[in-house]
Amino acid sequence: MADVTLINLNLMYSVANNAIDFQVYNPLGLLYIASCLGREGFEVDFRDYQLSVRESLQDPFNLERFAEFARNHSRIVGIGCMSNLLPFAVLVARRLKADRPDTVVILGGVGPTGVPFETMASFGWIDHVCVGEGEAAMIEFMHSQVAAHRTSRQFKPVLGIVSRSATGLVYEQRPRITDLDSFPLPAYDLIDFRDYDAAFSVITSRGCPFHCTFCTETNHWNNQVVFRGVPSVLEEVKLLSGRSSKRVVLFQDDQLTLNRSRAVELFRRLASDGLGMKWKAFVRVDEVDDELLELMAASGCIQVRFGIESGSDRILREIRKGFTIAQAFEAVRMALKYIPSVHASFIWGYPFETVEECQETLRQIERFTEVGCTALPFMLSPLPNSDIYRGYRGPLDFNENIMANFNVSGAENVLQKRTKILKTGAYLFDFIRQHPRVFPGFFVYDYKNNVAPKAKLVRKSKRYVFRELKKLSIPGYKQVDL
Ligand code: B12
Ligand code: SF4
Repeated sequence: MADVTLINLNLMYSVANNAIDFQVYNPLGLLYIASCLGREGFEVDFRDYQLSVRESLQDPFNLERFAEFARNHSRIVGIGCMSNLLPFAVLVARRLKADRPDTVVILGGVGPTGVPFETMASFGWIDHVCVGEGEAAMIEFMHSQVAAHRTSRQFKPVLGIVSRSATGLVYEQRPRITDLDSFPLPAYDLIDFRDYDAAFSVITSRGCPFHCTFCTETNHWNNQVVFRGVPSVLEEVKLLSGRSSKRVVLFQDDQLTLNRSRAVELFRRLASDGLGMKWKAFVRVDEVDDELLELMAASGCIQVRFGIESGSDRILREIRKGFTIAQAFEAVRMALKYIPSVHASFIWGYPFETVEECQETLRQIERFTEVGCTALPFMLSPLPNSDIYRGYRGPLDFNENIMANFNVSGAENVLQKRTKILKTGAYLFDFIRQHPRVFPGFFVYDYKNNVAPKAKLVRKSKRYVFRELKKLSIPGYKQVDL
């Protein structure tokens, strides 16, 4: 039996009308951890729950189904997820322990990282939570676990992981990893490339130096940005070009052009490497210019995604975005000259945003759309690691009819009549409702006064559906009317 089972619970699954939107992305975080553990001599049993869901698209949040998927797992089980699958991750962990009480469960990823102590305090069956980066922490954790098991001594806590002791929770922060190139590439040998149908994710840097108050990235990566070297990134792109039938890479960095000279070097090398890979990336409006965009296009860039976040300059100041709507519009127009597809996402529902400011955002979305950009509104979610959430003192409301990106299905639920969850997943809502401090992302900032009046405008704007859903019809599946 393997030393550890690592389970990916990041997945993109949503249901609207009689169609499912489901895409399978390569799970980078756990593959990095798997390759580091493998190099350290540990045998890793890697499982991606996305593939189980794809086998039968019905009922992804069924605990029996998960138990079957996880059968014969190792004694130590690591589960990775974002905030929106955290409730499911917690419940599957309980199920695994009920089936096999000696199981040691460690959770990691952005979801548990936002609420490590709340998770441990509320759910006694979760043994450990890894906060932030997992590679170095997991190596030490595995050594400590194996030693404790062999000698029947107590597990020695490791930096970066919240654990239990006789006197309560123990935790000490781990410094960020500063030399990402000392790691092997993600353990691509553990996956079948044919299983992954979305653009292939690659990440060339970790972290973000900005402090937008709605976002969790700065806190997740502990206020520090660490870059990989360009040669290592190119090695990965080359490997993917040889093994994946997808000819498109999605750079998952928070902003690919944060360090301009490094970005220029990367784009020049991509342009001259002869691999012909296309790529997409997230960029900030104040980190592009004509010269850079031209080079990006020449090196295969087919899509850029900007986070604009509001149409109102007052709100942009309030959330510390660091640019104005006029700057954003100019950057989008500039990008459209070179890049075939330009996306801009906007957020509405800030607790300090007036209805007029929300209306202004919708007006700007129209304006951005008219020039050829794909502009979209998303509802603000109270993410635990964000500054807005930390400073908010008003009501947090749970309402199944209106939920941000963080509903269990991973899609917004503002259209009410269109986006549903499967009936069998509804039990998760009861669980979430009971634990607002662990799962705040599912709640909304003041439903009555803040969200409801703005939701009306957003619905009316008809700018809601991101892309045509794949029409995958599921015979006999039941929707629940919430
Ligand atoms: C790729 C990505 C996705 C992919 C995930 C692909 C996959 N199968 O893994 C897809 C497209 C599915 C996705 C979807 C969504 N995403 Co996303 N996504 C990202 C993105 C851009 C990169 C993630 C990544 O690969 N990072 C690189 C790796 C190395 O880091 P990592 O995953 O965090 O893993 C490290 C640690 O967290 C830790 N770790 C992770 N797992 C585990 C497990 C264990 C056991 C341990 C010990 C440690 C550990 O160690 C890893 C290595 O150091 C991040 C932003 C970012 N730049 O990180 C947003 C981000 C994670 N996503 C976000 C959001 C909001 C979403 C959506 C809700 C959006 C939507 N509209 O639906 C959905 C949710 C889907 C769902 N139902 O779960 C937010 C998350 C906020 C939060 N607190 O949860 C982020 C931070 C973007 C942002 N700035 O807002 N996403
Ligand atoms: S929204 Fe983007 S720029 Fe702002 S903190 Fe988050 S990742 Fe950084």
